[in-house]
Amino acid sequence: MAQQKTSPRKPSSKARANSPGEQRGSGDELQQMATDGQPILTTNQGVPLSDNQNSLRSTPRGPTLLEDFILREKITHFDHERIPERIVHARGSAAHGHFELTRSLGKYTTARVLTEVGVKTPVFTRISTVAGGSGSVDTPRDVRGFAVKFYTREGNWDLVGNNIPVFFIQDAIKFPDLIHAVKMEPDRGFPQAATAHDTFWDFISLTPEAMHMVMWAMSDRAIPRSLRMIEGFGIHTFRLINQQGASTFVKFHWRPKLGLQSTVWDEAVKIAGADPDFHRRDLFEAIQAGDFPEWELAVQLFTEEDADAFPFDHLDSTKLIPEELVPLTVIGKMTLNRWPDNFFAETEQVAFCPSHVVPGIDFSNDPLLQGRLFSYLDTQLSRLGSPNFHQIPINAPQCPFANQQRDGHMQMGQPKGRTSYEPNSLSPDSARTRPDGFHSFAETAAGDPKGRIRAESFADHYSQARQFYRSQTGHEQAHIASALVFELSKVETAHVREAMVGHLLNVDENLAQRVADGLGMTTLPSAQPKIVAASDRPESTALQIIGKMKDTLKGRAVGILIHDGSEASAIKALRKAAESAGATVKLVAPKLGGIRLSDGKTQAVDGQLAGTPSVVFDAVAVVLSADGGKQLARESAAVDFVRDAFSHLKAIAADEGGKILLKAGGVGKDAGVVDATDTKSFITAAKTRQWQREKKVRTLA
Ligand code: HDE
Repeated sequence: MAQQKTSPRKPSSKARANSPGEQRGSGDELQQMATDGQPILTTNQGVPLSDNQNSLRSTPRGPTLLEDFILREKITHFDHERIPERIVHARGSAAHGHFELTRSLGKYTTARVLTEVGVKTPVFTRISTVAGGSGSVDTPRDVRGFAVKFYTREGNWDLVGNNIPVFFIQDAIKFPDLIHAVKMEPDRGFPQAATAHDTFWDFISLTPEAMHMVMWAMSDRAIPRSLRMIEGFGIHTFRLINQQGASTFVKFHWRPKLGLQSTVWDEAVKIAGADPDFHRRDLFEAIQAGDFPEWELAVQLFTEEDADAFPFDHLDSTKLIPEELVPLTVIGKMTLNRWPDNFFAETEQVAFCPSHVVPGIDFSNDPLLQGRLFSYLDTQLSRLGSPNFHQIPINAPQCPFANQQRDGHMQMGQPKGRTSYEPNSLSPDSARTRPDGFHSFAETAAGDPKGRIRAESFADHYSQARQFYRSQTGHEQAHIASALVFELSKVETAHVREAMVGHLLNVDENLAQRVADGLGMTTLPSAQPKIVAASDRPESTALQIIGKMKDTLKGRAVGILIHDGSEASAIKALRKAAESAGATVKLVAPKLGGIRLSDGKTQAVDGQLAGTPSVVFDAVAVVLSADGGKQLARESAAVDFVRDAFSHLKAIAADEGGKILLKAGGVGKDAGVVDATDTKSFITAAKTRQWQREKKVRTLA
């Protein structure tokens, strides 16, 4: 019997960078090098291996021996590779970058990260879905987490927010209930990563404070086109504290340089099948291509007196402060420019905690925030298994840090000296406090009673829900109504559906009627009881997505469908137009090997038709010979390519052969369907979606 003794292939020098050999860091490395300079494969104890293919057997065909410490070590390590995934936000993608301050908040805070203009503070940013497990798809209807760790000169500051500026609940004590309701149902273990089921809507229908956030979650904000095209919000009111100890309230906003953009629901569903990692891949590819995503950081600053005049409570996380009431001031820019070297070590092990703040930043009394200050640290203890999680490189501050905390699981440091307490007189150079270290704001307590009391100022659950809905364009309102119909259609229990429509009646009667019609209800249920009836607030275009789309193709992708005989010059002209508008261009064809174009040259392609449907593009072009058009008209993947592009409201350019395929796909005529020679109109149409087309292609609520 032939026995393979040595490693079949030597790792290349590139692969070597990630080899276990790199984990050693001592001078002993020299001893562990083979004569050709390659690192030697060893056990975790540094014992060189001679064979990594065969376990130790009593005879070549006999049982494996317990003595095989090499096998046991390798398998044991493998068995323990996984750590508990995050209970929420398990699925996420992250990148390194920096934050550069452009405007000092020196008047309001002592935090150097917010006062030192021009300084680049390193950051690590993780964007996530909430409900699904770590292996779930990227594009369900869901809130996106937006967590930024700033490695400042005064310690780590974690701004752990979402892409929606409000939250479902007002009090942290309801969070486990909310999450249990949204996760897969405990008896059946489904659905994964979806709100469209009974337990979620049952809980929501019994939680009127959730109605504002429900409007956002049913909007297209919850089905973003790209993680690079979402906003981020700190949600809670925080405090900034200045040199004099004075406090100013602050809300944090991230605004994407590429503008906001979302998918349409049918598209999001199909992307989930075409590319479950759509958002992660998009972020990875953009960063690898040097097309670094950027966000402006903006703040809303207001005083206690301003807050007293708001028609809502600034400590209530189900409310936002309209930009018209307190304008946004842009203070800096975040750029993400480096993908992590190792997904587990960085993206999986990063530990965000809202309690990580630096001197000059402090908390408000928002009861949701107060609960979070406990939860995240507690979560890290269970996920990462030790109070020393701050020593993991991705979590460690990048400024000096020292204290008298000691020992614990996986202690990596070796503190020297005799003292591990403070004050001490035995170690004059041991760490001490300093007067300008972290101070909490010296708030004076009001004379109100202690108790489990929800403040009256938290009681208006419908006014901002109405304000959000009424601020949307007609297209967006139709999407919200249709999303509610879709979600509630998946709810089996009639009284839950009725209760939800009863809440919608409190938000906006027209919305309630649309949803009731969509559900096929013959009579409207009665409105849900309310403590405070909705009042009409001024509409705000800042709450729209369409109003915040940018007139650009930057960061977007254009797909050109070609086949043998396609006109080379037409492809070239379309590519040039799209690329000069900032888009990336990919060629799609029935076969990957290459296409013979009209000029006789072979053209390499980027994607095979069945695996590269039009849902992965923002606009498409179809350049085909007459023969090619006829052939593809009989090919369902090609017909779907154009039919879906049309139904997802995308711009489509086609030449004469391409039009044969458009006809087979039932693609109609409108401003977004243009001749392939008219590259100018194609680019204009590609920068937006053809909203007016939608009523022709689907029935919306
Ligand atoms: Fe979280 N949340 N959360 N959350 N959250 C977690 O911490 C929690 C809330 C948010 O990329 C957990 O490390 C409670 C609001 C993000 O690693 C956990 C409450 C907002 C992430 C936790 C909230 C968020 C988390 C799970 C109600 C927006 C992912 C894993 C009081 C402002 C961070 C972990 C990452 C993660 C608790 C509500 C955002 C269990 C108790 C509001 C972006 O500690």
